[in-house]
Amino acid sequence: MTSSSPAIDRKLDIDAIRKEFPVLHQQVNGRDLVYLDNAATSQKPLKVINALIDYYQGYNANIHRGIHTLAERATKAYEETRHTLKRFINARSEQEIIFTRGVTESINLVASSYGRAFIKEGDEIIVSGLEHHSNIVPWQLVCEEKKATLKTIPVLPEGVLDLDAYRKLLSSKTKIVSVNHASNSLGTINPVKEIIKLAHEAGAVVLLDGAQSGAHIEIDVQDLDCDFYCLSSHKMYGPTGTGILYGKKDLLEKMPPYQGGGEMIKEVTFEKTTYNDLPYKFEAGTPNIADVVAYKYAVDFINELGREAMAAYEHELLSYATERISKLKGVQLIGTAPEKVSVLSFTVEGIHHFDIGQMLDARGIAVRTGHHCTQPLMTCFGIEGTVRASFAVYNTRKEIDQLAESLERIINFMK
Ligand code: C6P
Repeated sequence: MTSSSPAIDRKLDIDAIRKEFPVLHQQVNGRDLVYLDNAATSQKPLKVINALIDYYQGYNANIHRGIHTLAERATKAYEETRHTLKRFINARSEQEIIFTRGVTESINLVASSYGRAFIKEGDEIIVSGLEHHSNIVPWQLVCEEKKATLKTIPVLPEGVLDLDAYRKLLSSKTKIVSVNHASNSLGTINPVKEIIKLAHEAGAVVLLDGAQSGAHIEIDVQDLDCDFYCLSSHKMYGPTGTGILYGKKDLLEKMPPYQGGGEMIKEVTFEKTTYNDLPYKFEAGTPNIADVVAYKYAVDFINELGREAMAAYEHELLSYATERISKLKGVQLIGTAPEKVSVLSFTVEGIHHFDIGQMLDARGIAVRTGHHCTQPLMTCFGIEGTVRASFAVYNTRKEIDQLAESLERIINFMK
């Protein structure tokens, strides 16, 4: 294989894209930075950084409260992001888009509000063996409180879900199925349409954790027919500290508020409080205005490049990295599903993943090592953790060559 890919370079100008990301152009430990930790958080393009600066320099004000000009500008910008996200995932209305701190808070919101209102003793909640702790622990808390049971869809050796076992787990007791659209540790893209259809036949609602899909997979919540969908801005080239919960309007209407405070009320008396309309019923207090405003520019960035073109390019990077790294001595790939987002996880026989991570960092290469907040999944593979390289649209084949060459040196040095 060569280090360039004319077919893809024609569609996306990677050099031009890289210029949009100032953080990439620096040296780390004396080498050009190779940032391959995009599943943890992606870097931010100038238009996102500038949106933050513009907000604080030009129109910082609280939203939905003031009638002065700055407050109106800030409110308009905040609501524009909601509109952009509504279109991005094809929700029916802006009322179905709730701003949260990100996927973790979105799942906790549903677990606390929907879980407290609708889960009873003896009910069952299904998650999968591929889940991040954020999609396990909130459900454990509900199950503990309500004396419900948490069931798990097993994972097959290549890192895909056992759908036959899933079918057997479903019953009239199942009330919620909560799975990720794509796995952060292995990259597996789950057959979510099938999972949703089967859950609905059993009468359960479905939440999809979209932390790893927002920047990589087309999302159409109406076509998927999911009941809830969660996104984190910071994994989609946007700022940290914000994200969304999408929920079907009829479900959100039925759910009690998650937090009490300003903004989520219609009228407060000491006798009784009435709640605001959607989506504000779930947005108590002053939100993270600046980061929500800048989130729109991250979605614009993705839309301008096109998710299909981005996914095709990242897929080519993944195939190239898989081919190069799987050939190295002692490397075992963890997660070889046929459908993957651009995540490559592996172990190296006889060398601890932390040591590999540190030695790569000494060469300017950033990867993540450890259990990736998926301890049950690591236990299922009989390992403590992996080395994970995850690719974004600004990564290049040259960077994968650098990763593969550095890994080879490390392996030869350590053996
Ligand atoms: N995964 C990773 O390195 P937050 O932190 O709320 O934005 O997202 C949590 C989360 C939930 N589900 C999945 C599938 C995720 O990947 C993540 C975050 C990062 O893999 C940080 S642990």
